[in-house]
Amino acid sequence: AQDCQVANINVMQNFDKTRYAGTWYAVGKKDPEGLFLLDNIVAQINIEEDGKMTATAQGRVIILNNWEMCAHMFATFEETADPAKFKMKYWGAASYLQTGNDDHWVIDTDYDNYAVHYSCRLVDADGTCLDGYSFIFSRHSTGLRPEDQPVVLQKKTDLCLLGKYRRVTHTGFCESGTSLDP
Ligand code: DAO
Repeated sequence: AQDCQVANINVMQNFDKTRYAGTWYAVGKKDPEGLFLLDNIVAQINIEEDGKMTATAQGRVIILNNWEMCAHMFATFEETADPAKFKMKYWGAASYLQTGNDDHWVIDTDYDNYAVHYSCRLVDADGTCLDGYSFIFSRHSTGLRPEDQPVVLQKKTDLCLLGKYRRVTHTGFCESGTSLDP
């Protein structure tokens, strides 16, 4: 759907959350208003014993007065009638981190290399998205494989977000024990 209507956005057909599980490196991001996660964003999707999807995520953030830290986040996912559309509740390991309730839509994935995520927080009166964010995930911290780039480019276009993404770098900021993390 390229009419930019949130209601007309095509999501992944026959989405299989079991195959979506595991580690995803954010390699691209379209930020929402008041962005939170800056870079070094890694999400770990889990399927619990009851079949429910959960996630842990980390990323570099700047909180309060230019305080840089690695945020540790948790998320639970509520399923909807569409298997690729979830409601995601998220919170931080520390109380001063962001909490929220966002959509988590899987637009496209091959499960083994790339995934295109989308979340609209605010739908405008005309049906387009007024405030949203989107992650381009890769199984590889180094980025997307060349063969996946045209597919992802098409999905960015379908989401009416072409040109709105920035690259998400992975410098190891959240890997070492040197971050000022509680
Ligand atoms: O960075 O501004 C932002 C929006 C993202 C906030 C939510 C991230 C926390 C949970 C991530 C779970 C895995 C997708």
